[in-house]
Amino acid sequence: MCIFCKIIKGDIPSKKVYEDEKVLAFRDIDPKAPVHILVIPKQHVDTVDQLEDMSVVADLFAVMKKIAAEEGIAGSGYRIVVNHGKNAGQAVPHLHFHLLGGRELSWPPG
Ligand code: DGP
Repeated sequence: MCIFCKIIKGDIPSKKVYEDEKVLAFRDIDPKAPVHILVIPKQHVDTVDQLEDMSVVADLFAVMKKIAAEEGIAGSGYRIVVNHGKNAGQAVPHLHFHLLGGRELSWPPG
């Protein structure tokens, strides 16, 4: 079982910010911005490349929009990132969206 499936199951503790039957959101253990939240589908999918049920994306985006408002970063702006595979540095093989904000973010990413 992957790390994020263990977090979903409750076997590994996390700082949850949102949960419903399909989606879990929790604070990144190594935050890269004042707000850095991981938003994941509860159903395991390795990467965005493996995703077949695209309705998952709508669920995740609806949650991210809600969290951004609750975290107070909707007005100042935020970034949503998905890393896929080695060159993007994907470390955890469970699809996840990074929601980053709370400071000015540089572009392009390194
Ligand atoms: P990525 O490189 O896109 O696969 O990002 C994986 C992120 O997951 C990385 O920013 C650190 C975070 N992470 C890894 N393990 C844990 C964990 O056990 N708990 C939490 N909260 N975050 C984790």
